[in-house]
Amino acid sequence: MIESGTLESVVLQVTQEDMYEHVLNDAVLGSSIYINIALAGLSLLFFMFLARNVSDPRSQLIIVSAMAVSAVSVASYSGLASGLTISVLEMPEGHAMAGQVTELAGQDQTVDGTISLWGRYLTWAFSTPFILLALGLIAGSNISKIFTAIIFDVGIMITGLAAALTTSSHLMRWFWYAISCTFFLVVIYILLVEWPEDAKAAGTADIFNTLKLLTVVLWFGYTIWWALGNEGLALIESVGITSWGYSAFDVVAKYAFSFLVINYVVNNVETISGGSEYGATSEAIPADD
Ligand code: RET
Repeated sequence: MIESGTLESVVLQVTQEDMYEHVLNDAVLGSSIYINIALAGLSLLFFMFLARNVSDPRSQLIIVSAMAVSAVSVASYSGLASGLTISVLEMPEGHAMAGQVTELAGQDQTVDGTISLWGRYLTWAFSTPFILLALGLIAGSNISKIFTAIIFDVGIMITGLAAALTTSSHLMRWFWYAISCTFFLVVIYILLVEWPEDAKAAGTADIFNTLKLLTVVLWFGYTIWWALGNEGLALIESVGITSWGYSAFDVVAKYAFSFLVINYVVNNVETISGGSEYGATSEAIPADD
């Protein structure tokens, strides 16, 4: 016979609703998520306003790409807020969080494991390609380099997701992390070596170098934060603080970045333009509206 007091603490399966309630009742974790939904939504409205008069196709492509980052962010953080893309994972032996018990906020329940906000890594695979597309276009790079940067970037995020979700072996978690870092080096090489040359030729070196610096520093930040946070070495044990770190990086890497891109494009359409037929798929020239 199980006494009622014991029953409260024995949870075998965490439901999506449990995760939703946990986010709602944990002020630090919750705020790291809700604030970003609002910021992403507001920045989208602001960017729409900023770019309202741009009709040049190449400039529009860069602007839409930068706006897509915030659009994906709304979806990403909504996934976390609804508990859809959060799980409680039992870390393998050797991991600092192995054997960890998590108290579900606002609920009389504890569960075995630590909380993983794995939806972030999944949605980065959809948001970061747009950052690189915008950067590659501003640098005036060719399709081969843009494609290479994006393919390896998606690789970073998917193998990062694998690192976060692997519970079979501590070593395998870091093996995935190492693969992800290797892909990251390819992206860094393109950002630091290939595109600055292209940007010089395109006459966009100034803005490209600012965006490059911001991107490289912050992207290293994400990489190091993963290693320090609750899913890595757990030097930062708190799920809420780990999440806030990524949320703070996001404010600069997504919204501030996109603002710089859109603001530059709006004010430098002549430099960015590829002509009114840029990207056309037929001979017909679209009516000017
Ligand atoms: C992970 C862990 C595995 C190793 C590496 C990582 C790098 C992540 C990066 C994330 C950038 C995210 C951005 C999001 C904006 O929407 C997955 C943390 C290398 C670089 C800019």
